[in-house]
Formats: sequence, C-alpha cells, structure tokens
Amino acid sequence: LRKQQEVADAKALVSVKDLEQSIHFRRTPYSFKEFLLDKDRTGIIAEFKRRSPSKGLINGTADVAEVTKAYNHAGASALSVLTDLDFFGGQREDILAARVANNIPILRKDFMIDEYQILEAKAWGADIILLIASILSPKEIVDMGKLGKSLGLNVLLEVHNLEELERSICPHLDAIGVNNRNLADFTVNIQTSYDLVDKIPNEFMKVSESAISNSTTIKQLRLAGFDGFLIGENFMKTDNPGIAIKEFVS
Ligand code: IGP
Repeated sequence: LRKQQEVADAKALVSVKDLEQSIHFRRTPYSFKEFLLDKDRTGIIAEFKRRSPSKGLINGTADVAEVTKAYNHAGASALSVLTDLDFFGGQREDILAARVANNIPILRKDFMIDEYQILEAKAWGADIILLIASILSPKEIVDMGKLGKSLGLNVLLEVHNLEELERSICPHLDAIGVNNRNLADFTVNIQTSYDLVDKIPNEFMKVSESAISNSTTIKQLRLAGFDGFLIGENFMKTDNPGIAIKEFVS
C-alpha cells in the first residue's frame, strides 16, 4: 500500500514519455549472465544500502559512487542499489550515480509492484530488475517479466521456498534468486539455498541472496550450483565496504 502510493506520486511527477526520453533508455543493458560467468569476476552482486528494516541504520555516510566503484574493482559481477527510501534509505539518485561510475550490470533493488517501476529502472540506467515472488501473482510475474525482457533488461526472480518457485517460474526470467532471509519475520538460514538449488532448472542463472558472511560460504554455495552471491550488510556495516569485499574474494 505504501509502495502503491509512492508509485502513484511518481507517476504524477514524471510521465512515461519523460522516462522514455532519458539517455539511459536507449542504452543496451549489460548481460547479467555474461558478467556472472566471467572468470575474471567473482559472481558477487555487491549491494549498496544505508539501512534495512531488519537492522536499522547500517551505514549513513558511505558514498554510493565511491563504494560501487570499489566493489567493481574488487571483482563484483554486478551491483545492487536500493532505491526504496522508507525502508532502505535509497533513492533514484543512487542508481544514477552508480551508473555513471561503473560499466557492470546494476540491479534496481526495490519492491516492484507496477510496470511503471520497470520503465523507471530502464530510464535510471539499471540493467536488472527484481521480481519478488512473495508479493506478486504468477500473472504479474509473467507480465512484468515480459516487459522487462522487451526493454532488454535482465529479470531476477526472488523466491524463498519451493511453493513460490513452482508457482512463479516462467520463461521471461534470466536468473532465480533464493533469498535466505524470510521477508515475513527477517529470520535467516543459508540452508534455504541448499534446499532449493536443485529445484531450479539449469537454464536459469542461480543466485543465493542474503546473510552470506564469508568466502567459505561462497565457495560452498558455488559447489552446490550457485552462480551469483548477493551480499549487502556484511560489506556496508564496515567502515569501508570497498575494502570489506576483498576479504570475501580471497
Ligand atoms: C542482501 P544481506 O543480508 O547481505 O544484506 O542481503 C540482499 O539479499 C537483501 O538486501 C535483499 C532484499 C530483498 C532487500 C534480498 N531481497 C528484497 C530488499 C528487498
């Protein structure tokens, strides 16, 4: 409901025509798969977020361009930038700043509930959109996935259990992320990833999301079949997120 109001406000301020006029709208997005499989990169999708509903304030002072550039240089395969203000302290300007500073894929990390937000993602220079199975119907996932693909964007579906995976899977996706965090109660369990990895068809890139805290876990997840590792808090909570990522790639 909060999100619906936010989207309605945004629509009243910026028309679809305006979004389509953005210079980024004409750009061909980077291939998420290509960067995940690039042997010179780490598979890490490194996230920039200032706060979260589960942890409160994580980092109030980090500079988005500086941190994302350091993530990129440390070998991140992609960047994840929160654009949700109320819960995560993110904004459109963060993705715009990350875009001009980097030449790797960027995930617009937000609660997508309306096709307008997909047009925003493209206009702001994002390459990947997130569709969260727990808040979308199968039909919404098909429709939003199709729109994303028609704009050249990469589509990442997020699931937390087998039921969500089975009801949401469709051809209009590039990657499936298993969120180790339960969005209903914020509990985390990496086992969620191991339980679901073999249920994901191999035609999709496989991403493990949340609560990844060291390089050993990354190696184990890779052995289990994951191509991507979405990590935020364990970088952002340190004084220097761009240095923290280096400990995860050793
Ligand atoms: C990152 P962590 O525990 O490393 O900070 O998690 C990412 O997975 C998490 O931010 C996330 C998220 C989401 C945030 C996963 N799915 C959906 C907002 C909305």
